[in-house]
Amino acid sequence: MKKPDRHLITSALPYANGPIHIGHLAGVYVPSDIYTRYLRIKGEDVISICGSDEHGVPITLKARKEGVTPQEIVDYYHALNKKSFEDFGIEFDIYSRTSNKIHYETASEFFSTLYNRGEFIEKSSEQYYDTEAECFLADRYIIGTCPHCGHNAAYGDQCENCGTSLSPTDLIKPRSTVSGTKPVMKETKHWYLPLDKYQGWLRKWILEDHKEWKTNVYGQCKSWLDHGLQPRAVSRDLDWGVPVPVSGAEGKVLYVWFDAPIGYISATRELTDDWEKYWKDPGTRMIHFIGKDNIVFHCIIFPAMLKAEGSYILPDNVPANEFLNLENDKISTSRNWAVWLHEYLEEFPGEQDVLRYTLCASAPETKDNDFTWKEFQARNNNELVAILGNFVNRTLILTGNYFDGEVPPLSGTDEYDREVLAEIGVLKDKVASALDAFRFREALKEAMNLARLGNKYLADTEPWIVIKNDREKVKTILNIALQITANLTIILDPFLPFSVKKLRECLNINVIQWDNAGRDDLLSPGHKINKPGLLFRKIEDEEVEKQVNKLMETKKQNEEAPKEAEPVKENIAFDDFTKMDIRTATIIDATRVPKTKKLLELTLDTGIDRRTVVAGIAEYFDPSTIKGKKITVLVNLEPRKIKGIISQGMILMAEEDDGNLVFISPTDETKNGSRIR
Ligand code: B3M
Ligand code: ZN
Repeated sequence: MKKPDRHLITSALPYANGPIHIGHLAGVYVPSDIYTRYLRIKGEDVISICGSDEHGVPITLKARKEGVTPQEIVDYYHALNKKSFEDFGIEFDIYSRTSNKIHYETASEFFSTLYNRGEFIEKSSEQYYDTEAECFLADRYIIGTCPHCGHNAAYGDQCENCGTSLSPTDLIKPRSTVSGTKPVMKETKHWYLPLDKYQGWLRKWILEDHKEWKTNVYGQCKSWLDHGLQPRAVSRDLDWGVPVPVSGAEGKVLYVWFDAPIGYISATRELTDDWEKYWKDPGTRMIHFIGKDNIVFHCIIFPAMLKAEGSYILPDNVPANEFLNLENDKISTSRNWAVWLHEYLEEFPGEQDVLRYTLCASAPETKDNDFTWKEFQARNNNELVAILGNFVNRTLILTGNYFDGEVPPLSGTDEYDREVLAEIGVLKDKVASALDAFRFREALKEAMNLARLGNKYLADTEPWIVIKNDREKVKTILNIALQITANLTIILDPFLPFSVKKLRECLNINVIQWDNAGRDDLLSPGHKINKPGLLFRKIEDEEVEKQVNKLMETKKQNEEAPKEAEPVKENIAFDDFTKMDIRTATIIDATRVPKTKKLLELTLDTGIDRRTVVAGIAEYFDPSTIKGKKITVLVNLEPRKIKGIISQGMILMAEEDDGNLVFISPTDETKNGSRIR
């Protein structure tokens, strides 16, 4: 493969409606920063682009809820998040924002180019409109009853109870969350990007030409492509975003996922006049760092947009990560189940590298992974302190004690010395090839193996004993240990920037470029080093217990928090009630519906017949435990086909605040088929 002339690294633009947590860091920003620093220390031409994604419905929802403007929301979180990244040494060349003027211009131009070329399909459709609030309703603004499981607070895009994805028109009894009123259908026009047109091209570009992409990324793309792509609306009826630059499009903005990736281009324009070199010259290698929920946008939709525009390069790789959990539970902003960066720094000031190290060492590279405070402590105490810190400290102290802080000469080597010196180069190559393939965990492990090598070398050669009768040998030993230390400042630079900076100060050296790693003469004899400073300290049990307790407290609060009782639904006529035929029945058989997480296929004895009902309860009940159970069932619900099975009726369940489901069973012996009224 030809060596690229330059690199363009992008990191997903975080929404400016909440702070940054460890999940973001582990999934996107630590890897992108390691990779960028690696390219920089190799002397490559590289720029790293990021910024706030400031559009989209959730931001307007949050603003509405807090009674402020969307701009106020994004101003606050943009500043907070920009600082968090700086504090953690995530070095972007620019941290821009999509509410900037230059972004509005760039996104508008992009849209106009495609529009003028007739790339979009214009389509009118009926969408829900809130006549009281006088606005069209985004899917998330509409709630109603799920047609599949009967959950009465399903969103217009998904039922969070049974997991089915929905369109707003699927909802029974839809209501607007803006005004609480019943929305009406109203015609509206939107522009669609015909992704189907790019299907063939995308198949070849990804499935044939990019077989090297990570399997999680490749697999997701394949599944999208196998399902077939549909035209996607790129505009929305909303008053927050980049206005659609077409006359007659008042009240319409670009869909957030259309303008956000263009944000990478705008930010580059803001950074340098030379931006076209990075975006249009085929000598540029573009890499998108993202989390798994963004794969389709970066691998399929944005490339299709770039291809349609025609003058831009395409990404070379999209090394998306999976998700990080926290103490065995999904990270959640609304449940405050997270470790926020700004809070971490209050608890562990100056210890950014410990978190960077832990998050890289257990990054969710190929599957979801769990962060625990116990592991954080163990990584620090057993690895950073016991291996790296210990080795460096011994080397520097012994050099101070025996040679007055001057690098001693290499005074004759034996076979073991030469083996150790040769191993430095081997490890450097291993780190490099892991980094080149975006395998950051492995790269860090190999880099730490250099510290392990040094530690073992000192333990084996015992300079503190040899000094008593062979000072010349100790010169060699410490020279080698110091060369290893200098090599560590190179190969650990991308991972532990704060500690490596301190280490350079101790060694009294400047940054040494990557290509020099592996050498055994980085420090010349006679070079004066400084007194060692402490790189890492032991983290005590009480400190991590405090963090775990804090999380347990959060969990308790979440459990105790009084849930808002769901509002009573509109009154219905007595006749409406009598239309429902509800009976007692017995579950005769229950099996999981293959390839679904939530569905059980139940065979019921209803007293009238034996029938099949599909119910979204598989997460709560093991099929084997509910056979023989007395239940109640609505028997005259219109039969529906669910996953290819005809479901005849709906079983009644009580849903508790935490979502737990309980069967409605008669307490006394009841014949199947008894009517409930
Ligand atoms: N803001 C989604 C996210 O934060 C979105 C990324 C945009 S990247 C162009 O997960
Ligand atoms: Zn549902």
